[in-house]
Amino acid sequence: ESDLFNPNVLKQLSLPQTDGLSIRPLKSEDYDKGFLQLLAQLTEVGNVSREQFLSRFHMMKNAGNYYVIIIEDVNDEKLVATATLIVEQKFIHNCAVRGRLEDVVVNSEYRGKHLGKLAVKIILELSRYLGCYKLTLDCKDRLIPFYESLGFKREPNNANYLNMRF
Ligand code: 16G
Repeated sequence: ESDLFNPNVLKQLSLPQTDGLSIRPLKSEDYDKGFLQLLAQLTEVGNVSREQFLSRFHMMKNAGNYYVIIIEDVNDEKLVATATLIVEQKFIHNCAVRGRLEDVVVNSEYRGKHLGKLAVKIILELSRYLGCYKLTLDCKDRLIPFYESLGFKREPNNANYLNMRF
């Protein structure tokens, strides 16, 4: 099967009516529909061959905790937006699961239509449905108001996000 995760999961969510758009899991065929070009609107992707893409796709699928969603324009089959939920297993909080929101991109041809908001809302609903006790993200400074408008908060006592780049 070519879906990254079971598409029925998305049918369980209460999502807004989206005329002309389909909301679905990433498929292996999306390599040919320009999925990596869409991601390249977010950051450096590099030259990822079909083999590399398929190998990573199957690793993610087998792992079972990667939810890459696609919003597609049904009329011209263009990829409009993507966002990823990663569900991380924990021992804390009674063996809870925690969600991470990653790689949110809206195709530049479709900006200004609140599709970023839609993509994030899908991930919010999905993480709630999957039982995540929290959902976290990191983003560029200019996008903080956007995520705050969707209900994310900067924790005053825990605002220390650190990273190390290799
Ligand atoms: C943003 C993304 C993150 C992505 C990173 C890539 C969201 C919410 N955040 O922080 O998921 O991995 O950009 O940037 O989409 P980098 O290439 O500088 O790591």
